[in-house]
Amino acid sequence: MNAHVQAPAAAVKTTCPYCGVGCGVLATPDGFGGAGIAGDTEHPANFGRLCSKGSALGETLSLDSRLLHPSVDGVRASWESALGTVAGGLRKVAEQHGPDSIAFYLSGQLLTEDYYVANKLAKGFLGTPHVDTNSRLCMSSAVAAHRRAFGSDTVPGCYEDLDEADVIVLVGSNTAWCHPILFRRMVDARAKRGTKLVVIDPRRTQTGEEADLFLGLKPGTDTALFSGLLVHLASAGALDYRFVLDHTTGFEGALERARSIAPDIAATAAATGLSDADVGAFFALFTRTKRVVTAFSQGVNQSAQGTDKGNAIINCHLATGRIGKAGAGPFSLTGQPNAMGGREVGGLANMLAAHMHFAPEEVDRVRRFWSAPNIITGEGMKAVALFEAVERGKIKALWVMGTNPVVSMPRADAIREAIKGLDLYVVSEAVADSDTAMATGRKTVLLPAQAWGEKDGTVTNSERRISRQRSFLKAPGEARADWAIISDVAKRLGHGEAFAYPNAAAIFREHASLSAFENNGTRDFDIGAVSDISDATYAGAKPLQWPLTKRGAKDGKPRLFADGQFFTFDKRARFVAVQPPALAQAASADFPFVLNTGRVRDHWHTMTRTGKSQRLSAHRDVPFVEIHPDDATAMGVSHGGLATVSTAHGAAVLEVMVGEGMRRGDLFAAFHWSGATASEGRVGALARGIPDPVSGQPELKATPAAIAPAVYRSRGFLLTREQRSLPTGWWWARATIQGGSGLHFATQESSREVALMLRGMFQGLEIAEYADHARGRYRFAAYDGERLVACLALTPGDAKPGWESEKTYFAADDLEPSARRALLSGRAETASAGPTVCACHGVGLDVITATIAAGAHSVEAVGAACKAGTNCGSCIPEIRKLLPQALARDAA
Ligand SMILES: Nc1nc2c(c(=O)[nH]1)N[C@H]1C(S)=C(S)[C@@H](COP(=O)(O)OP(=O)(O)OC[C@H]3O[C@@H](n4cnc5c(=O)[nH]c(N)nc54)[C@H](O)[C@@H]3O)O[C@H]1N2
Ligand SMILES: Nc1nc2c(c(=O)[nH]1)N[C@H]1C(S)=C(S)[C@@H](COP(=O)(O)OP(=O)(O)OC[C@H]3O[C@@H](n4cnc5c(=O)[nH]c(N)nc54)[C@H](O)[C@@H]3O)O[C@H]1N2
Ligand code: SF4
Ligand SMILES: [Mo]
Repeated sequence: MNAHVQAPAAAVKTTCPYCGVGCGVLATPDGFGGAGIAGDTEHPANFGRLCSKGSALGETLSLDSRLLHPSVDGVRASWESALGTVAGGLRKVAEQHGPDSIAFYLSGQLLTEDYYVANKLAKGFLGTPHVDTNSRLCMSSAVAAHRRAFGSDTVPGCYEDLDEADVIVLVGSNTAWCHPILFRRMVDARAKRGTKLVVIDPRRTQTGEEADLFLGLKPGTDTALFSGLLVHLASAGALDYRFVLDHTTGFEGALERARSIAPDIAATAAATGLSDADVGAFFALFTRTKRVVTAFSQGVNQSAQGTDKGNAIINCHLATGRIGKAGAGPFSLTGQPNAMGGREVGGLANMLAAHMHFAPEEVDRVRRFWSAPNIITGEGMKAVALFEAVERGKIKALWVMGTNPVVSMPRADAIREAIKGLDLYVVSEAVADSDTAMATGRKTVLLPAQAWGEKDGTVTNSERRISRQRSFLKAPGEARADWAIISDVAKRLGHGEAFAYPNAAAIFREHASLSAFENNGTRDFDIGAVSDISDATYAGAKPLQWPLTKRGAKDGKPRLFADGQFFTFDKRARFVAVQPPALAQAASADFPFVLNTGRVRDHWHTMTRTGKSQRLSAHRDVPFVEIHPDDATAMGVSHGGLATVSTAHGAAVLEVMVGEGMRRGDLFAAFHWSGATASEGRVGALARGIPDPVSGQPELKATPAAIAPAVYRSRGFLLTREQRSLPTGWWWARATIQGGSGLHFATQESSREVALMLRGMFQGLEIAEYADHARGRYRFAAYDGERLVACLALTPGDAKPGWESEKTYFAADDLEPSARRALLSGRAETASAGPTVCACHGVGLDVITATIAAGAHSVEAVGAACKAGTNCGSCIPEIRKLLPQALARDAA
């Protein structure tokens, strides 16, 4: 055999690192540090499909911005010395101030094995209860609602229920964008069995656009809506009396409370701001349909009343016995890839481990199992309180792992300030330039962690299915697995024996053994069947759904609770009497709007990964705020212009998107942009984050806010091969583009001054310019031989100059003379594609509308003509929305 020909690398089966759907991925390393990505047809979450984010995983593997070496106070350090600094610092803080002045802030994106080891070190060996996670901001209200109702944190159903439901109610969930592959299963169910989709959200999102019934309720009024539903179910005789009598308690109290909140359809409509007809239609549909799944996410959880919202939903399912049955049940859609794994190991401050809490026998059991010298005996502080304790100086040492709280915590600016006061600040990160990695304490240690594709372990998705993330790339630089980093610190603290793990499989076995330890069916989380899994079997393990008990079914149980046996002491489920909607977000004269925050289709959280992909960055390329057209007019802001949005906690300058889908009085902004990707786009700094009294999950959907125009002299864009910085005082937002980096900016400088600055910046290159300084117009291009290396356009006023054709020129390597002229004249000769709609095939809005105008009158016809929507399908709702519009324009 020819020694130079490498055998083609085999595809490695792994799991997508983004959302809680947990899609199976086939990654084929290309031998150059990249990989080909495809959906795994055998994975039961996605059967081969991937959404836009999953499909673009290959574009996020570059080493740009990766953290490759440990550092102490900004100076590169050896692992030996960095870990010594961490262990020494922790020991000193524990000695001087007690172990409970140490805190860990973990993440639902850590692997179960990493999470398990971090939790064990903190709660069993260091002896600090203050271990919380970004999951507090994500689904802790769902956890609390489950525990109140079921006595355990159990998701009763599975994805097949979505295929088998006749009605799917989506509450506070933009599923089409945030759980796209599940959304496609729902849309398929509609095609196959006529499943009706009901969407409940103050914004008409892409998910709402696809709904059979859209309920655009007043923010925060979900408990009124589901109270009204409970009352209606009772008066319509739609209750499952046997189930309620035999398997639940508390029904009378819950119903009485519901009656006091929303006695009938008219009262429900008044409380929620919906029409009687819409409320009536929803109630009737729910009442007459047995197979109903109510799926919920952040519009429910991230609320000052999140737990009550969850229980108001669960109440309606318990009352009708629609739980744990095919096609029926309440369903918390988890956000992060391992939100569920974090719950399993006990990563939240109000859990101990393996779904055990702080009953004395539970504490003793975990102590014996771990042989723990310093087991904690009670709950620690939850994220909001934990960071407040950092602010007060009560917490002296903080170790952040796999999350970016300086962007994602409410009051994010205050969090960044508070970190400065820490005696020891440790960050385990994959990138060097996250806002959290850039923050500093009195002593700051950065530890490079292996990222997706390099690390190895397990994650659990929304339907309790444990899948493997496998490594298919060599770890770059000195990056190490999170569990190995933590174990090494444990060894330095004298706990070597308890943390002598040879590999991830060994940790998984211990975790599985703990789940089964003295369990005997008393705890829902039991994966004892895999507690002696061999390294080889773990390496090749297929996805497994829990519970997986030693004596139980080998494949786990897709559904729980159909038998009416719950995990409370009397085995009965609990109805919860919920509170009426709080009016906490009542508008004031200073802050007359309600700021809702959330996500867009193609970005993941703080963009440390999706921000590297030019395809994903094209869908929404600047931080924005959405507003109702009437409010926009009233406030003097216009579509495409810039506005300052402020709250009592911070301000951001965002591009205005006027949208019919918004309610009057509401604003919506995505929280993806950070200090690394925008000058003034840190939306997390605006959120107030009042915690839910039961779960401690902060409200991120309703902060009183104000909006005003932000006035700049001119706006423009700059495309460069390497990332460039602009002077302070300029507003800017960065996006990855094909072949380089793009900056949208706004400035008070004149076009003359901009020209001067640019000539300096690109000295020594061939420069071409067009200037009309009298009108404030300026265009600039810099060439290295034939190659375009930079181009800029500046226009006066508030309108953002379009950059689509310039991006196309920039993507090409050499430019024809005609293209060079077009670049300067601003009259591009190639037809612009418009903003990207289909990320997979890079098809823009203008191309799709032209395709429709040319006769493609269905999603399928559009796909056949221009490929849009034919790969991952995440953009199908957007294409569908264009159809009637374009046709209507044609007819006009
Ligand atoms: N593209 C993308 N997908 C993601 C993520 C991402 O960053 N990007 N992140 C993942 C994670 S961690 C999570 S947690 C999930 C989140 O997934 P989702 O919960 O679907 O996303 P959000 O946009 O945060 O919020 C959902 C909706 O709640 C609505 N809402 C606000 N207030 C209320 C209210 O009072 N009542 C009701 N009924 N609705 C309200 C908002 O308008 C919003 O449309 O997404 C996951 N998937
Ligand atoms: N205003 C507002 N704020 C929100 C929300 C909202 O809707 N509105 N949503 C909240 C929700 S639901 C969530 S889940 C959070 C998410 O917020 P974060 O968790 O803060 O966001 P990420 O960008 O996912 O941060 C993950 C970090 O881990 C790093 N990383 C990646 N892989 C690894 C690894 O293997 N090991 C280690 N150690 N690090 C790694 C990444 O580079 C990144 O910096 O935001 C919350 N904040
Ligand atoms: S739906 Fe998309 S982001 Fe979520 S796991 Fe699947 S491919 Fe990944
Ligand atoms: Mo989340």
